[in-house]
Amino acid sequence: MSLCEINFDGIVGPSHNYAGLSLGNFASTRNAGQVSQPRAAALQGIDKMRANIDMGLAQGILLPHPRPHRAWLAELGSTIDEADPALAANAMSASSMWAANASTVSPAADTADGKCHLTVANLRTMPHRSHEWPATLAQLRLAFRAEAFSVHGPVPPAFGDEGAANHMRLAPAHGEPGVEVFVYGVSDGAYPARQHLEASKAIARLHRLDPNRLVFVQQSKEAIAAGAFHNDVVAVANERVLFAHELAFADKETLVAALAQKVPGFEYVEVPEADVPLADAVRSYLFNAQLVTPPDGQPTLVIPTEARETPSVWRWIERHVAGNGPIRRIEIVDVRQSMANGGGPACLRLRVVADPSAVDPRFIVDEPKLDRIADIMNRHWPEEIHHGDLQMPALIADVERARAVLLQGLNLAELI
Ligand code: SUG
Repeated sequence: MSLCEINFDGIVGPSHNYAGLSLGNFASTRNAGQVSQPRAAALQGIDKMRANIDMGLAQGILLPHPRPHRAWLAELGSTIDEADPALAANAMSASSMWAANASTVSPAADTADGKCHLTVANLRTMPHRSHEWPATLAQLRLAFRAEAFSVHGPVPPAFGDEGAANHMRLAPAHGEPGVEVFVYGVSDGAYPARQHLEASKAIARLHRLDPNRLVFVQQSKEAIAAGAFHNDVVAVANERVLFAHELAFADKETLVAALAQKVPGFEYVEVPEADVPLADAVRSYLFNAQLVTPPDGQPTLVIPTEARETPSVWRWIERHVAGNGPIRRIEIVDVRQSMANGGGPACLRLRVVADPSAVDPRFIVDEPKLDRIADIMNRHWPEEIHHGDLQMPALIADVERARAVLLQGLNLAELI
């Protein structure tokens, strides 16, 4: 059995659009009503996956959900033709592309029963995301149905859970026992805190984690107020390294001390507010990066183009890489279409430490399979969506057909 970290990227669905649905997510609000480019968005996602594969990393996919979500509209006593435009936009969102919000994952090395546990996120804070979990759960149950995994339904909606976006794991190496860090929010400002402490605690119990190898830490109120609606907008961890903004956590000292004590070789890389103001960190998504260890052992930070274009951020990166810091290489990816909705490279992927051969192979990709997927996107994904057209029958027919062709092409018609 060979354990490694597999990045499962959410494929950008054919209904990708800018509806301004996420209060507290500044990019979503700023771009509300803009014309989206679903085909370009999806191909940007494919290119990001290719860059990961080129580095020698294992790559998987999660599939777009049925949109419009007709069953959800029916539960609300409506249809896509009759729904008012705001409700229709909630049923058309392609937000499942942000796979970091699909689930929280605890690798086998951390759990009492030696299985890799996954809990699908209830995403209950935002209406357009609250109806994602059934289609996500169906995929997780299929992809991870082997004995090596244990897949859980969502925690009850009384407590908000946003999945891996508010969860970090530190370990000397991916396959070794780690310390899991759950980052929760407390709402007292203009924007909602989406991750509730009770949800995090429930997941830690369900995943049978060792209480001595667990940390619960509060997201700072400054971070939430600055638009860091998920912790992965201000911090990212990989193996023994935590890379974070100075103002990411309410009580940084306790967190860093706990990790220094529990994680052999722990290293904390902090970006000070004086070098990169929180606003620049959020706009550039410096921390919404994939921090990965390719087979050559050179820790690499996969950042969006926006990070290079933000002078304070780029200065910090150049200085760090020129020095002796633990991030040795930078890989720049263009995911502008997703970024315009507040979704950077890290939002687009769910990390699972597992043996790739234990995963249903239909969810694992290589270059030839990505070529086939890109070909379907080129033929079937809409080029543009104008906000006012979200309920147009012709667009809806295109969106539903595009997804069906993709799932058939991947031999996953059972998910249709
Ligand atoms: O939930 N944007 C997503 C972005 C999710 C980012 N994920 C992580 N940071 N892990 C959200 O706010 C915008 C949709 C719209 O406005 O059309 C949106 O849902």
